[in-house]
Formats: sequence, C-alpha cells, structure tokens
Amino acid sequence: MSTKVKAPPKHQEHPMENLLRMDRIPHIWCPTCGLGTTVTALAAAFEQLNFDLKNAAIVSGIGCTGRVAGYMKMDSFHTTHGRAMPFAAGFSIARPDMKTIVFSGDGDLISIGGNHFIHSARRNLNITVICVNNFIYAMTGGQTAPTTPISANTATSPHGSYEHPFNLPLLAASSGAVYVARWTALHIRRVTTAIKEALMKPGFSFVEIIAPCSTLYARRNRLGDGLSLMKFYHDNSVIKHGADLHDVDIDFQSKIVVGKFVDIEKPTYIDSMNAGLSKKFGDKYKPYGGANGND
Ligand SMILES: Cc1ncc(C[n+]2csc(CCOP(=O)(O)OP(=O)(O)O)c2C)c(N)n1
Ligand code: SF4
Ligand SMILES: [Mg+2]
Repeated sequence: MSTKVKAPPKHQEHPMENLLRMDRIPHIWCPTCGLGTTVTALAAAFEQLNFDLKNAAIVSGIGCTGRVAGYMKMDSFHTTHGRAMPFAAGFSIARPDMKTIVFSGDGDLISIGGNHFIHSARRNLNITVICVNNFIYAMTGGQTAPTTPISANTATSPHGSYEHPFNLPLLAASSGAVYVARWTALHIRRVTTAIKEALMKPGFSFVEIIAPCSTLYARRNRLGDGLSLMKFYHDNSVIKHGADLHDVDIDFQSKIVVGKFVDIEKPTYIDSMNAGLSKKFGDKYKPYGGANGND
C-alpha cells in the first residue's frame, strides 16, 4: 500500500497583498471586530480608483482603529492620541500634490482630538477623514466616548451613559466639511463608494463608519457577538441621502440614519490662501501648491 504524503498547499496570495503590509499580519484585532471590513473597503476603494498609493499618505491616532495606518502599504503615520488631524494638516499643506487620509477612532478624533477636527473642517483642508465609530474607547478597556449612546453601558458608565453624544455628521457639516457620509461596516459597497467619492473630493471630506466592537461594547451591553451586532446595525439602518442632519442622532440599539448627506463645492484652504494673498499682493504673490499653483 503506497503512503503518499500530500504536498502542503502552496502559498496563496491574498487579493489585497499589494495594498497591505503583509509582514504585519496577523493584525491585532479581535475576531468579529468590524475594523477588518473597514480596511477592506479602503483597499477596495484604492483598487477601483486605480489609485497610485505613492500619491497618498495615511495618518492615524491611537486606538484599535489607530492601528490601520500601520497595515496599509503606503506612507503611514501612527501619531499620538488625538493628534492625527494636526499632523495631517501639516502634511497636506506641505505636500498639496498628495492626498492626505486620516483613519482613526471616534475617541481619538472627536474627544481628545475634537478641537483639531472642527478647525480642520472649518479651514476646508484637503483631507479625507474616515472615522470608525464603535461608540467607545475600545483599546483602553471600553470607556465612555463622546459618541456613546445614552443608556449604553461602558466601563465608566456601568449604570448606563447619561451624557448626550455628538452627532458626527452634523458636527462635520456644521464645521465646514464639503462631503459627509455615514454607513455601517456591513454596507461594504456603500462604504467603498463613499471612500472613493471622498478621496476624489478636494477639501475636507468625512466618512463615518459605524462598526461593532465585539469584545467590549457588545459584551458589556449583552448584544451577542460582533456578527450579531453588525447584523443589527445593518438591519436597523435607514438610508436617507441628504437627510436633515439634526435628525441623524444615534440612540442606543435604535434606527441609524445612513447615507450621503453633504456633497458641496467650496474653495480649499490652499485655494482660499492663494486667492486672498493674490488679491492683496497681485503679481508679486506666487500661488502655492493646489490644483493651479506652484510648489
Ligand atoms: C494623551 C493620551 N491620553 C490617553 C491615552 C489612552 N488612549 C489610548 S487609545 C484611547 C481611546 C481610543 O478610542 P478610539 O479613538 O475610539 O479608538 P478605538 O480603540 O475605539 O478604535 C485612549 C484614551 C493615550 N494613549 N494618550
Ligand atoms: S477591542 Fe473592540 S474595537 Fe478593539 S479590536 Fe477588539 S473588537 Fe475591535
Ligand atoms: Mg472607538
């Protein structure tokens, strides 16, 4: 009887290996965390746009979401907590020829980094911000964030949060963003389209992705595993493009309004600077960077 030993399977290339730093895989995220899906959407957006990654840089702050920058095979910056926005602001002004992307968590961007966020939007800096909202500070143990829905349990609100959360699309739009969309991590094709549109939009674009934290948020609130939570978010999403942003607050385990809310034209920070200084100094001023300026 012959005892043929089966040859080990050949290494199969992951379809997105060219976009990811494979030497960093396996990633640190928990099973059924929503973050992997959001990275897939970003990678798919790059692929579909045929985007040359040499023309973009990605910046993250600190947190589970903050690890994303380190997994993408492109210029990546893993900055300090809450400082993704100012770092990205400096980068986008210094390198107007490149697209600057911020990929970070709700806590990082809107709590400690909240002031930087609103001023980056106000100035209409040429930055695409992808904010993964899992309703808590996940990496540090599941504390209340400025996005935690009222009555949700967290490590610091064991009897249910009673703070009013921010409505992120309203915050972004009222601060000056020219593109604002919200989807859940299970709307993978919608998220991909939103990221593509945001990347192509000059100015401050904002995509909120509601994604489950299976380990801390789901467990503490007895909402099942990450998959159940993702299914809940998906099934309870109501698509309303152009919705009145005063009506898109998120309540605990309730309907979530998703869609493309804002898509407007406005001069970017560099365009406004060039226009203002050209008006003041005439031909003596050499326009900087941007679509029509010089370096
Ligand atoms: C100056 C500073 N303060 C606090 C922390 C601790 N810290 C690290 S990540 C984090 C919260 C991250 O929350 P979020 O941005 O929502 O990311 P998530 O882990 O939920 O993806 C905090 C408070 C820190 N690293 N630095
Ligand atoms: S703690 Fe939550 S957000 Fe962080 S990796 Fe685990 S499931 Fe994801
Ligand atoms: Mg978070």
